[in-house]
Amino acid sequence: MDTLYPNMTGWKTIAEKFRAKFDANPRVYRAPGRVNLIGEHTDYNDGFVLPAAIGFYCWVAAGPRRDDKLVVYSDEFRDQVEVGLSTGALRPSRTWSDYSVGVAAQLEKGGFKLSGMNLLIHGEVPIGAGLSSSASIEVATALALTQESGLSIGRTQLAGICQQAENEFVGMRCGIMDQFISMHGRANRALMLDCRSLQFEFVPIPESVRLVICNTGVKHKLAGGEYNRRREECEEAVRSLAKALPGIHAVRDVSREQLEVHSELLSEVAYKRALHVVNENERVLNGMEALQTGDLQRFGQYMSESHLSLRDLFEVSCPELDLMVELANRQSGLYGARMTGGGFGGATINLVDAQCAAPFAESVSKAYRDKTGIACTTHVCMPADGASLVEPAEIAR
Ligand code: GAF
Repeated sequence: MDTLYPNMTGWKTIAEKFRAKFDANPRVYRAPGRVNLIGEHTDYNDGFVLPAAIGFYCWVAAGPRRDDKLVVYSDEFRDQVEVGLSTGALRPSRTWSDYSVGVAAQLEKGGFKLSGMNLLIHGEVPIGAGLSSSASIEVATALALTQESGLSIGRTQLAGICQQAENEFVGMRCGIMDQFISMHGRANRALMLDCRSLQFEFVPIPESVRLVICNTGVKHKLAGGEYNRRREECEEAVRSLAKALPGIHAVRDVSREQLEVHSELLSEVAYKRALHVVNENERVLNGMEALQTGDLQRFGQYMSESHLSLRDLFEVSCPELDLMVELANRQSGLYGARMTGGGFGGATINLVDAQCAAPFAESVSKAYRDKTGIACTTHVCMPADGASLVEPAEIAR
C-alpha cells in the first residue's frame, strides 16, 4: 500500500458505523501512528528523538450522552465497555479499552471534568509493528474527550496526559515520543524533540526521498517486560554514575568521556545501555544537522550506526529486524536502514531515493519472504499531519 496520500475514506466509514450503533451523528477525530527516523530509547532518558507522523490513523467518532457515562466501542474487537465518569473509580481492566479509559482516568485525575460520551474507535495503525498504534488510540481519544467536553488543553500537555495513561493505566513505562509526534506531527516534516525541555523543531524531508517502512510481521511484546527492564537498566546506570557525578538526573546528562572515566561504577549491562543512549543522542543532533544541510548520505550513515547500536549495545533488535536491515543494505537507492520503535520485532525504517522506493520495497519484501517464509508488508510514506478533528469539508476536498 502506498501511504503517500492519507486514507480519507476512514471518516465516512466510521461516521456510518457510529450512526448505526448509537443512532446519532458524530464528530470524528483522528490521530496518526509514527516512524522514528533516529533517536531510539532516548526519550525516557531525557534525550533527543526525530520521529515523523505517518498516514495511518486511529479514528474516534464521538457523540454526547445525557448521563455521566463513557461508552467505548471498539470496531476491531467488536466489544464495548461502559464506565462511570466523575466517580474517581476508573480502574484498568487489562484489555483493549485501557488505552482510552486510561486517558479519561488521567484527565479526571488532573481535575478536568468530562461530559458523558459515546465513542466508537477504529484503528488502522498496524498493531505490534512498532508504529505506535497505542499512542494513536490515546491521542485520538484525548482530543475527542476534551474537545467534546468543551475543554481547551494544549497539545503538549495532552500528550503528557496520554503518556501517563500508558505508564499508569496500561503499565508500559514509555517515554513521551509517540504521543508527542501523534499530536504535533506535520506533513513532509520530521520533528526533532528535546524530551527534557519539550522544545521541538521541524525539519523538512526532501521530496527526493521516501520513508519506506518494512514490517517484519513479528510482533513485539513491549508491555511484557523487556522494554520496562531497559528503562530500569538506564535508571540503574544513572544511580551508579551519580556517586561520582552528583548533578546528573538522566543518561542525557552524561558525556561519553564521563562514561568512560567512571565505567567501573557500572555493571557491564548498564554500561552498554548508557553508551547506546549517549551515542544515540549525539547521532540525533548530528543527524538533524545533516538533514538540514541536505546531506542524506551522512544521515543514512547515522541510521545504520543506530541499528548496530540497538542490536549490540541496547539489545532490542531480533533476527528478523537484522535480516530486514541486511536485505535493505543490498538494494540501490538506500541512504540508511534501521529498526524503528521499541524493538523486539516490528518494522524497519528505510530512507530511500524516491525513484527507487517502489522497487526497493518490492525486492526487500520478496527476499524477506524467501528467507523467512513470513509475508512482509511495506509502506512507502512521507510524513503526515498530527491529530485533528476531521470535518466532512476536508474529506471532500
Ligand atoms: C516505544 C515507546 F513508546 C517510546 O516512548 C520510545 O521509548 C520507543 O519505544 C523507543 O525509542 O515506542
